[in-house]
Amino acid sequence: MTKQVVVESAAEAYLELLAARGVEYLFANAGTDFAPLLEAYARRQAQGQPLPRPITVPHEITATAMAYGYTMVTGRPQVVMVHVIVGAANALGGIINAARANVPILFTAGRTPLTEAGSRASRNVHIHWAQESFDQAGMAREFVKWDYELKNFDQLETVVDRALALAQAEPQGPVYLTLPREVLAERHEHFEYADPTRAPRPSPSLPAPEAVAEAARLLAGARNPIIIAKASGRDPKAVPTLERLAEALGAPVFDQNHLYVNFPQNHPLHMGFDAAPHLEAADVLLVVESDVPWFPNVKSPRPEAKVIQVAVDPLFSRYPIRSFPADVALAGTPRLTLEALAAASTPLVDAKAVAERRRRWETEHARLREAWAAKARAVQSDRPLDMAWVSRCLGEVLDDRTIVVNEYDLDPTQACFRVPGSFFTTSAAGGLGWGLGAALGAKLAAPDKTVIATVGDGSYIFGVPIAAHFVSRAAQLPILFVVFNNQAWNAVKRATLSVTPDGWAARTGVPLYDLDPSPDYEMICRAAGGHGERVEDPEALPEALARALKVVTEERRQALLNVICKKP
Ligand SMILES: Cc1ncc(C[n+]2csc(CCOP(=O)(O)OP(=O)(O)O)c2C)c(N)n1
Repeated sequence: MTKQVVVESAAEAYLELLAARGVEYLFANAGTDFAPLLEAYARRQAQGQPLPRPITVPHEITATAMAYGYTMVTGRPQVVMVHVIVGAANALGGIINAARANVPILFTAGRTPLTEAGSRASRNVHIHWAQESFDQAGMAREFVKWDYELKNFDQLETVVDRALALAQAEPQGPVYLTLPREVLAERHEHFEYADPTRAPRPSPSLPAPEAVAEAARLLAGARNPIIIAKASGRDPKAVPTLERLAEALGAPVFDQNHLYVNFPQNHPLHMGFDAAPHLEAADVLLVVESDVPWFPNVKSPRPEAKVIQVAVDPLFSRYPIRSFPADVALAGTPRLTLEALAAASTPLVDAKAVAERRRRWETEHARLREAWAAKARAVQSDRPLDMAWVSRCLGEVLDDRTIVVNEYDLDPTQACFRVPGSFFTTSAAGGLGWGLGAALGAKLAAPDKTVIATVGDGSYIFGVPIAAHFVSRAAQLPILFVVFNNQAWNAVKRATLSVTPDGWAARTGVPLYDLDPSPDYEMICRAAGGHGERVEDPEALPEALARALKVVTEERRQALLNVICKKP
């Protein structure tokens, strides 16, 4: 059906179309390039017309992370808009994160006015000359699936539909659209577009039946199959299918470097977070949405072990180097692939062998849990606090309506995530500064849930805290921030000592890892109208958590706990 609407400008037609295509939010960090868009927003707001809700986000790191967080919870892509080359440069870390995590975003930036005169939108401030670049999309091109510049009004529908379709086609990821001020400012009276869109939306896909049969034969014939999963829980419906497959095989699931809840942690076949100790004994390995199933420089499976890789893109084609072998590579929608594998292997397995394996792994599951609990008990009185104890206390307050967004330092062995979509952590790209914004985006997506952001003190600073606390208050997104404050970038120290364990740095002290003196992070949250507490006593932590959660859920204000942890 064709729809015709009255508009004043191309910018207004653009907003009309975004709203019609289901875009709910525009996370924006504005500049002079936004002028026609803001005029169009004002007109449509005054007239009560549909719009993506604009969210003012005072840093691009936070804006991209919010869009990421919203989409990781809902699956629905949103728009980020930033100011020309400079805003795009600030946003890029977030775009790299989204690209590596297959999170679709319509990333947009204004172009500085292209013309020196001749349009009402032509250059009129000094920055307009210096902010032009030869190839604005160039800086982002490696990390977006598609980029384009809106050249004229006539192509608006084609461009927006293509951008949204490509972002959502698997493997999903961000796309980049640049919007020149003159084009946005063009006067128009009518805009006509197809509603609903007829842009192609590729369906979920299944690997060839012969390939599934071959993989099922390998799995069913295995003596000691193991499953390594990293990101299949991006699709919450893939969680029960992975359960069915693991149960059919009596195979353990290692939630290794997991970005999502891939498998319920209380399932007896959940075998923790590290497959390395079991690699040598495995004869068939099922690697599910895992870019790095082991470190070849540390430990690999036996050369004769068979490897099956299941992923949307088992080659991880955008990685320059990745050489993990596959005897069978099943490309397609993981949920469907896992379902097909479960169906094909169930009739082939030896039920007695499966039951025996399962019993063996269940014992190991129980042993691991006991060891993890003992680890927390051993440090429960330590002061400064041990991160295992902090994680255990946090684990205790989780319920089925809590979402945790973790950017460093929550120890997953100390909490039990059961519900698909209740735990998220940083993209494989590891661009720090994601956690605070992603948690805000998650809260926007799931307003009835309790959202907790767990971050290291380093990650907290990277997350542009003032921008995050501002948005939390301004957009009424009350969440709990827990800062695991070890006054250090421990990851940097660990990395140095892992490369040269007995070198100079080990003997004389590692440079460039210290975050001492530590600011009073709780005051930053208080400055934005939130509740803030410093926690130094391990016994006081459970009550501090309860107080902070009460503020978040009942007073609907943000809260921050600055938990003073052992310095490494
Ligand atoms: C944008 C960016 N810059 C630098 C790094 C390198 N880096 C990885 S972890 C880390 C430290 C994180 O510190 P914190 O959150 O306090 O956690 P901790 O390492 O102390 O456990 C740094 C600097 C990165 N991943 N991303």
